[in-house]
Amino acid sequence: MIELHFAPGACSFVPHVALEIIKARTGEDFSPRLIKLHKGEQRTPEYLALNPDGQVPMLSVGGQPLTQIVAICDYLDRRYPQAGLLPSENWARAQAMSQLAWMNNTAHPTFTHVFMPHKFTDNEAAQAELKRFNALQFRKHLERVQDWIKNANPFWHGEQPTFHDAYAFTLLRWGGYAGIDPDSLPALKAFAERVAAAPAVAAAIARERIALDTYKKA
Ligand SMILES: N[C@@H](CCC(=O)N[C@@H](CS)C(=O)NCC(=O)O)C(=O)O
Repeated sequence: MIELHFAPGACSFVPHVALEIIKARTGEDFSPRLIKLHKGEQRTPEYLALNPDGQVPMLSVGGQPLTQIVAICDYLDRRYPQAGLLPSENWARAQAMSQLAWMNNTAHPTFTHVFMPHKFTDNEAAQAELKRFNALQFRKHLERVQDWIKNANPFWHGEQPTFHDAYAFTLLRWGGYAGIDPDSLPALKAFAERVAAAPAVAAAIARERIALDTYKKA
């Protein structure tokens, strides 16, 4: 059985949702393995032996690790084509991968600069500046995602949510920690609420015990 190493509210939510969709569509179950990032469980020698980056998500397939969201999503889609996680037509699939890669390699690391600036500099004044500047950038990234979902009907790729929907939910949720009020992105907020209500997503949310709105109103 596939194992998913995940942390509540982290980017591992993306494959977490996908594995719930796969379970619903194919009956194939997975084994969730909670990694408590705040307790440093991603840095134990056992975990680092499997993923030297000390991060989630990590899939374990027959005891072999697979890391990096884009690779994990590609693997799950190819292994379970009947789950319909990505469009099957070549060009549409490439466009979907392009958007997924952008969320993973552009929007996501921008947020990391806000949430974990100490990863990029040990200078405290520089950390404060990284947070300020990247929070502004991150808002622009959320606006791009909001633009992408304007034709979602009801989800990014149609009838069922997939990787993109889960990533959009996660990025908007993270926005609250960057001081971005989800009410200031009403279309994206309405979309994320719709995504959250889908049964596979709701199951992942319940296991992670998270809520969409993390924004602290003044
Ligand atoms: N490029 C990686 C990013 C993974 C990542 O940033 N994971 C974060 C959670 S969202 C993490 O595990 N952080 C813990 C740490 O760095 O200590 C991927 O696509 O999987």
